[in-house]
Amino acid sequence: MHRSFSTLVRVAVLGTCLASAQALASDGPPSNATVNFGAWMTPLDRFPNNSPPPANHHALMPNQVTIRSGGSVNFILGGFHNIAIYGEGKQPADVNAGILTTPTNGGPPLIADPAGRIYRGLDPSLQPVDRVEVVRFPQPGLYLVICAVLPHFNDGMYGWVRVLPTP
Ligand SMILES: [Cu+2]
Repeated sequence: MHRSFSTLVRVAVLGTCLASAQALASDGPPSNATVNFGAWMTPLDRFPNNSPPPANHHALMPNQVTIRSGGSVNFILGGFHNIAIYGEGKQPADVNAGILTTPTNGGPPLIADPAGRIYRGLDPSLQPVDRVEVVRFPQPGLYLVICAVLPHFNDGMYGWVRVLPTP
């Protein structure tokens, strides 16, 4: 009796998973995705207004997301970061880290290479360090997303947005 109930539950769970997988396959890639653009390490006490740079993890998580054309990516910024997004074909090695600008209110230099750039985010020295920037991608392609804060980019803080045609 117990075994058959457990089998029933397994069959029900498997059925639900298959139905979800089929729904995903027929619906195609999602219309949005969320990327953590930097994160605060733990243990850390930020109260009432403490954002120590050494306590920030410089990475995009997940490192690659896939959406459909016309969709958006929600970049959740945690820390002093600056988004720069480049169009099809641009590789990290192609980014000219010699073209720099200075944050308005001070801070490390920001990469300002305009070649192939389709989006540049807000000057982090003028913003709260924790914020959201939502970016829309109308065209299919593979887009390089970097943190333009020079030492962060040099540490490998970049990732990818893959945009597939809307089915
Ligand atoms: Cu950064």
